[in-house]
Amino acid sequence: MQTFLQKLSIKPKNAGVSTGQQQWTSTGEEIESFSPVDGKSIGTTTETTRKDYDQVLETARLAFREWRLVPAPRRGEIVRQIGDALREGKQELGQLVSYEMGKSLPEGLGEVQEMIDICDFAVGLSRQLYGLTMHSERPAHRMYEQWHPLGVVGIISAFNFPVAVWSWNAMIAWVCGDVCVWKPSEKTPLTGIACQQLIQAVFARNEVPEGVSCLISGGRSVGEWMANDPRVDLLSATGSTRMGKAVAEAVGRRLGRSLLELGGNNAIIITPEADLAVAIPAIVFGAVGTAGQRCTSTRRLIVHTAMYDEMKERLQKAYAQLRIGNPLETGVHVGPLIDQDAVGGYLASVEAIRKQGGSFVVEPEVLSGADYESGCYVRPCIAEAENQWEIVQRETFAPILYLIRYETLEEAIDLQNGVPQGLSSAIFTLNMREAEQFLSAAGSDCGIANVNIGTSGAEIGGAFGGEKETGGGRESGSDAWKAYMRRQTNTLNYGRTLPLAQGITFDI
Ligand code: UN1
Repeated sequence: MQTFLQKLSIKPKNAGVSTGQQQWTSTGEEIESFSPVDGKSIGTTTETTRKDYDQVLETARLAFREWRLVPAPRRGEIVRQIGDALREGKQELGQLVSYEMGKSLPEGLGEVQEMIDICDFAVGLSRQLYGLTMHSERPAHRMYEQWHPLGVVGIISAFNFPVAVWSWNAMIAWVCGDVCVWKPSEKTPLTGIACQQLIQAVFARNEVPEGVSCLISGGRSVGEWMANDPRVDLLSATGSTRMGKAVAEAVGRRLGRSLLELGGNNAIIITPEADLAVAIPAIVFGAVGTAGQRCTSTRRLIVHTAMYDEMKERLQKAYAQLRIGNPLETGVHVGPLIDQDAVGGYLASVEAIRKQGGSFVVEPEVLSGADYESGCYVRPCIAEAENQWEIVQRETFAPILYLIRYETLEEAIDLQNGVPQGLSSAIFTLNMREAEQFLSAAGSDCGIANVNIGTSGAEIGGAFGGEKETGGGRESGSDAWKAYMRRQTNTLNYGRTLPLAQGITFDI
């Protein structure tokens, strides 16, 4: 047993249902977590049954009645303590993220750092849940709006950021006075259990009511219960566009609220005035970091004809230096894909690229032999392709980068926007006109648009999310908190008459 597992109290069999102090094992099917690093089983949990799910939701609803009355700065103080607990457990949790998900250790630690950062953000926010005041058109009247806690926030998170994305939602939701029911990805259930234990220790010493932080386990059917459940006031879901459409439909049918963070097909534009010394590391990190399994991974490189050959050569050189292997070892750039299904997806895309006429300038390969026994390691590859090809229009969650040429900036922006997804985008240029055109109303149509930095690695201080098939949701910083609260407009009459609005008279 690895020491980080012991320190995080991860056992061979783990309780996958928890409302806080109460943690229990449901009688559903067993979920076994295999590390893509070495193919070994890390531990098991079980799928939450409908009966247990209902019990969790009832506990959460009761908890909300109390939690909404705790002053927001006090809720913030508890989140501050969570940040401290994460600082203390950063190394172990980062290792577990890296081992269960397969991302490099610096990225695993970086993910925990993102959790710490959102805690800090949420603490400040807890004293800044501002509403507005308005001037009433009626004499002796006052008008204002206030933000109230919303209720139960369901969180469905994906395997690729197994803990950070949950924390963006949970920390903000908690300072807003909501309670959370979290279903982590069934591919990374143990990081979820580790977080719940860490939260529980902080909540217990602060006497936070049972049910403010709930954990359930399972796959699609559990997600469907959440989507169809009117007791879930907001369902925040991260994952594929296919999943997001199913969630949006089910939640929409009951006129509930959803917050969707779905697929990306992110592009970087390289203009003739790009500083390649800055651009190359951004492209390589964006394309191969987390083995191409970030929503924000760079998938398309749109290069001006004048730079195209040089870019191709420099990327070939850079890719030749990549170290692929055990992500827990220092100096490794690329770990494994999450599982063999993902390797299947990589291979299917490689075949589709070839069929649609693409050729590889860095060849794809599934690695085998010593060090690669899990069968999940692939070589990041680069293909010359055309934007309109069906395969290029899709998000393949793997390190495949498409090289696409352009002649004019208008054409480049059209190519960048010419996909169904709209999450992240970037331009590399030192020309102010080009940069501003890219950021203008006629520029990138994505939720995130960057200049001289890549598509991935968004900071928590901004609102995170995208347009079109990315789902439109915004999480994390800026005023994303408003999605977790309900707005109320209040008009108050302190006069002795009842003037009606819009000049209406009504004599009785
Ligand atoms: C995701 O891939 O779901 O921008 C989130 C980034 C990270 C978050 C990615 N901060 O790469």
